[in-house]
Amino acid sequence: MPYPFELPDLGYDYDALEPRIDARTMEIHHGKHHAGYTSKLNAALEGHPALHGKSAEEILRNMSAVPDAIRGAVQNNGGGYVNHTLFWQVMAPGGGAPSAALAEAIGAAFGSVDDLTAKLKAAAGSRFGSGWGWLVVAAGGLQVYSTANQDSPYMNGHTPILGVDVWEHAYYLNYQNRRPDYLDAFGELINWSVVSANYARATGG
Ligand code: MN3
Repeated sequence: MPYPFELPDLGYDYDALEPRIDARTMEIHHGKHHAGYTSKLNAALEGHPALHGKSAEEILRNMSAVPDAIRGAVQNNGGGYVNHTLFWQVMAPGGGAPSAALAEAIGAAFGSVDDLTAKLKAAAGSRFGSGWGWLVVAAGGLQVYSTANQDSPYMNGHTPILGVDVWEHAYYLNYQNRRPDYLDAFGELINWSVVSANYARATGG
């Protein structure tokens, strides 16, 4: 969906991920933080109609086409818009398991699903300050890494299929400084059916 961007629905209630992620955190995170990135992205793009026909992901993939005057605002708020849109989708109370195709790719890249989640937790857990942990589709296959602030894998030419927010606003009310405990909880919330669909889309499957 192109400009003006709209805050997407979560697709579930604020308390759906309790007790692992509390309703108050979800309400503030979606209704205040994600809403803020959305409105600031729209404000940055307002006077730039050349970018109005593009999806937010397309804009992030080609940051060099974004005028200097708004590049920083688009990096932060466009990244924040896209990152959170993915984040809500890749969580669910149920868990589940990867598709056969994704499981095979995970096996080739990391060994097992448990090895992947351990690597993702390590990458997200060691990110200093605010940022994200990612599972991405890159030219050579799956990769795990972290980014700072709201930087998106799309800016690296990669397609994120799973992401975890490690800004303190994502966990501080319930977990305070215990980011590893939050990441353990996130690992139990991964919506593998959505991640598998993201993988299929990213690889043309
Ligand atoms: Mn956030």
